[in-house]
Amino acid sequence: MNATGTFPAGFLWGAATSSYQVEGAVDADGRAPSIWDTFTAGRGMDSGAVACDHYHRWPADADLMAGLNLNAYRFSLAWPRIVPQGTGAVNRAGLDHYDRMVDGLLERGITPVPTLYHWDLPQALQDRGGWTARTTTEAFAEYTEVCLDTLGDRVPVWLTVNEPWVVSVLGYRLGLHAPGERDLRTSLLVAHHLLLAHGVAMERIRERCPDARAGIPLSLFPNYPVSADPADVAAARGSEGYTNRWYLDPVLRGRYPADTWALFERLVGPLDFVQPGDLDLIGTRSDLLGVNYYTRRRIAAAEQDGLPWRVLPAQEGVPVTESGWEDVPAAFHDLLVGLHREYDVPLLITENGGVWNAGPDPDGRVRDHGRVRALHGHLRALSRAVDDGARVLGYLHWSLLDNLEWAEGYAQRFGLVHVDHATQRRTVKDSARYYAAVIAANRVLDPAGHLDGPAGSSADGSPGSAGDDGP
Ligand code: IFM
Repeated sequence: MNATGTFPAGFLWGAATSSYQVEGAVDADGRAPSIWDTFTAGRGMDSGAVACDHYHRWPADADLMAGLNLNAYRFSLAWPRIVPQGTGAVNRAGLDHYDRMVDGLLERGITPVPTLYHWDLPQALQDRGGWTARTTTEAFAEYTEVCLDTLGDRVPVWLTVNEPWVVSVLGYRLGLHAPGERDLRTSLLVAHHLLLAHGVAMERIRERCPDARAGIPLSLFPNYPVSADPADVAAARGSEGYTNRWYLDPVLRGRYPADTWALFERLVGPLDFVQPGDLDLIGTRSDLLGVNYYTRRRIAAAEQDGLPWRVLPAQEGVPVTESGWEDVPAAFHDLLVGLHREYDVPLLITENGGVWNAGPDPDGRVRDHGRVRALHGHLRALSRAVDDGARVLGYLHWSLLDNLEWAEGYAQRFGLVHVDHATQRRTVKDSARYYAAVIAANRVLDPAGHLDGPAGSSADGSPGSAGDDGP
């Protein structure tokens, strides 16, 4: 941000979604089941069978985006639509869908930012071991080539594998996400294969689309010690190795962090699935780092679930979202500045947002003032990080639409646009109007005019003025 408070020309302002969370149409045009179809059916959970019906409604959704001034849209390509069995035959109808969508976005002045993998692994591959099998990375390379050869002439920014930490930990250590396993060693094996998949995708992007910019979107948490006690400080550093450095270091430095490696070997034995040459591939030069930021972690020295640190619950007095996550813009600033200092890589904010469940009031307006306040706070933090030297290419809010929040189903709303899942009616929320105004101005605006009540007061009573930058 320069002295007038504007963002650089060419800044990407957008929103993000992923295929299984919004598309629905799970049986359309040759799509085969993914692990999330199986997982949700097996547990009787909300599924993505209909979701936001974005597969059919994307043209109207793209019109909505254009009307909100968005100039970028992050979406994901569904592997089970494009190569339904994971390897082998390509499903032209699935590919054509994204081909049309990319053209439709470009016609509206919206830069397409596809993610190659956002968790909907073809079930056929899961049946052959899924991400525990090294061969899945070869299958991913094949699928990536198909995507690049079809869309690569029009896509300027590619994202590889979304949030390997979440897949590995929620899917393979805690059993909360597909495929629902619970084993630390398996989760580390999977994390390595996901990083390898990122590496092979980067290599293919370099070969086939040399002009495109590409990188991996990581879920990143600033980890703060609960006190200055050296034991808490060491615990926070350990936790940060687990959530952040285990992914950042191999991707951006071509090596795993020694302290976290030593800890994992103590806990699960030799990490002998890491083979010679893997880290060279994983460390293939990235053009950008995708930053998915939602909240911070406060850490104390104590054992929890077999790991030598404890994650504390939300601190009293700190605002929280409606899913209970601490809403701390200052931590976003710390994260971005820390990434810049440590890794000096261009940053693309590929996700940021939170749960506020407001629906339409009787007058039809959605007053999601918690989201307006948080968006304002996080954009202020972002602009301060830019002032402090972070190279930021854009900001993509999570999410465009209220969608399937994985294991939480439709109970948690992250969207700028409200979706009535019974009728598929879309309603632009107050947060989206505020965001549209920010984009038009290309600078952070005081949200006061977008909030009801006296001088932009917010849900937690904090002032909505331009000076409000969180704790
Ligand atoms: O909805 C998810 C998204 O798919 C990945 N990142 C976090 C979001 C909110 O939990």
